[in-house]
Amino acid sequence: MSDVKRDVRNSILFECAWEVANKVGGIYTVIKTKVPVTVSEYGDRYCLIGPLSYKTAPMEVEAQEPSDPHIASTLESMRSAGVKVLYGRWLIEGAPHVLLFDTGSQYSRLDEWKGDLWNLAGIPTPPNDHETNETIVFGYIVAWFLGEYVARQLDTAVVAHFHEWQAGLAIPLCRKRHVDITTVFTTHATLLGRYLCAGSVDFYNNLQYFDVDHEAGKRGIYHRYCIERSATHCADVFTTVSHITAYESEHLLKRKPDGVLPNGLNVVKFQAMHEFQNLHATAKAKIHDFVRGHFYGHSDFNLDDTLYMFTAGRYEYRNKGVDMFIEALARLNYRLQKSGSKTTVIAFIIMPASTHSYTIDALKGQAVTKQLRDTVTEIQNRIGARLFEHAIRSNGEHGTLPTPDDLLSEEDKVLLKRRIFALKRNALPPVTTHNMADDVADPILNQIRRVELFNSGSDRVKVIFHPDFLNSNNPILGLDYEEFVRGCHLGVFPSYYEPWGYTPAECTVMGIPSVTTNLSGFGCFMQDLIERPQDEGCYIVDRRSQSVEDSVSQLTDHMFAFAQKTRRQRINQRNRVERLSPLLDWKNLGIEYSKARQLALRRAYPDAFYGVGGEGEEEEFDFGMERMMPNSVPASPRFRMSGIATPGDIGTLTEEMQALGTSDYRGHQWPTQADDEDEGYPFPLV
Ligand code: G6P
Ligand code: 1S3
Repeated sequence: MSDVKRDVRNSILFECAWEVANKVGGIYTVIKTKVPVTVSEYGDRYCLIGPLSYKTAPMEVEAQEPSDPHIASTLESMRSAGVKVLYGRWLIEGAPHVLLFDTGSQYSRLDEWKGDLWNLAGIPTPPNDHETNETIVFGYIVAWFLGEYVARQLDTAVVAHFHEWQAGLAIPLCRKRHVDITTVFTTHATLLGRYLCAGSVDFYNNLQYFDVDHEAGKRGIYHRYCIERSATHCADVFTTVSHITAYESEHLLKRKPDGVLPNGLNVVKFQAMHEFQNLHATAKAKIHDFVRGHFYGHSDFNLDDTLYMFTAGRYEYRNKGVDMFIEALARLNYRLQKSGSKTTVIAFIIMPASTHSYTIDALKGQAVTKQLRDTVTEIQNRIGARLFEHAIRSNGEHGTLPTPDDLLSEEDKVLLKRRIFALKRNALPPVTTHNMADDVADPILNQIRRVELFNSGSDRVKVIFHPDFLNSNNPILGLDYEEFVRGCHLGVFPSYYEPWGYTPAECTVMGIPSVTTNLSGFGCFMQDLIERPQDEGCYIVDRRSQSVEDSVSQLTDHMFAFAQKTRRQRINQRNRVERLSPLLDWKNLGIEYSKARQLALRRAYPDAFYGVGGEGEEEEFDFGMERMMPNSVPASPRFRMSGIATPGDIGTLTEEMQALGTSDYRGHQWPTQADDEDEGYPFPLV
């Protein structure tokens, strides 16, 4: 690269993503929850880079002067050229340094940079794609920053880690400009994968046959695809979040990932086991309150025999498996009815869509139940006062006790009747809480109509579609997402396209059982680590080697079996699920990121890695992190990993690398029936 000798042991890390201090989707969760382990490894040598959103940054970031003089002088120079920047601390656990660039301050250069991109990399850009324009401006600003920074700071190696195509354009720019840094690119999905799966193609069986340029062109995303692919190929190290996305990337982005960096969570351990069970009970009571309001006039089921199932996520009807969920709910309804079960299942679908606020009916339900509750409280107080008066006037003699008529006045009776009459309702409880912007064409509503899950009295499965994010300030279903999940009984995520899938992972660390599929990164990860995941409350539907019909039946079987469980069995199962959380803790998974960075340093500065023993003898690096240790989890799951292997593939890669000097990700083939999982395939056939 350059003649400058940089210290690779105490490298500086910049981590760049569109979702730094800017919540859009899952990458925000990755970055935010990973900060504590990265800060513990890098301390002040770590800085996140993202776009400056004036809506969220003022609430999330405290402005500060950079302590690194080279960052300070670089920013000063960029500011004098008109770049608007916010540097400070991101106010989250770990409080990392954060550098946010205002893309709006550099739109005047957009055309110049588009021209440059075309000349430099042959990447075309249409005029009106806002997301791509943002990507270009952001990418050029970041490359500008990194270039100036390493021109000033000549002592220490710089690792720049980029997430997803929207933050990845700086990679080819830095490569072309010979900026002396080493880069890691992590993709959390592929553009083409997401688009192809949302259509009706048999994606996984045709991965190797897609004409990628043609498919991207047909969908109007050729320019975005070019950016994604150039970031992939120009990065020193290319990684993704799961084996399944590694396989997809190999075929759609035409580079085998160097390894897999599974997504973790910041796991909070409770002092006592029963604490999270108590949280379930209190959160469930809040959901009960909502349900009482929503089903007013039709509360013909017992809340004590009611189970809450839910699905949640970005509104991608087919990719997130909502189609399969609703079909399975209809079948579950039939089976519960036929078996004469007393159990009622209320299924929530939490997926933000375009709406015109709450429906009158949904608001009214909460209002009439609140009025009833207030009235009952008033009457209760008056009854208490009368009871007291009656007792005090008995003067210590064994007198008569008051009759109900003494306690309940005529006015109280009238008031109570009025409230009860207000609960009468002619229509069925609504399926959705909001007025949908496009009610007629909405795929979720249309399927609910098709399977006729209309919340009628005879239905044992009721459906509530909440097309908005949850928030404790909402007048309807006023709970934060985490609290809502804790109060539910089962999360159902039968995704078709899911590079990782945080929703079931979040359920797991909260001790809530969940259903996912072997087409989701998380599902494959758990299947790889645990002998019988379903015994641990982690159900995995096979959507890979069986027909859609069989997958729906399998999902229905899981839900039906779950509905048969006794309370005691559910409590036990929650305990078992919660004990899996160390598997998903960044304290254990963060090491994969360390390995990816080390590999990037080795590739960029190979000479720095020969130890005192001379050429050929490489120095061992201390990653400063604990290795994955199955000891902290219960003995029941049989861990498939052997020895000191870690759950991502960088572990394997690093070991190979040490043996061979360098290495590539062991590109896994899509297995055939004859393949044996012991041969190291990440996708064991069932
Ligand atoms: C927790 C609470 C128990 C409660 C139970 C209900 O375990 O600690 O007090 O009985 O939840 O479980 P369920 O699965 O019926 O919601
Ligand atoms: C992506 O977000 P999505 O829901 O669009 O990235 C997430 C974080 O890596 C991942 O969990 C998810 O599967 C991907 O799809």
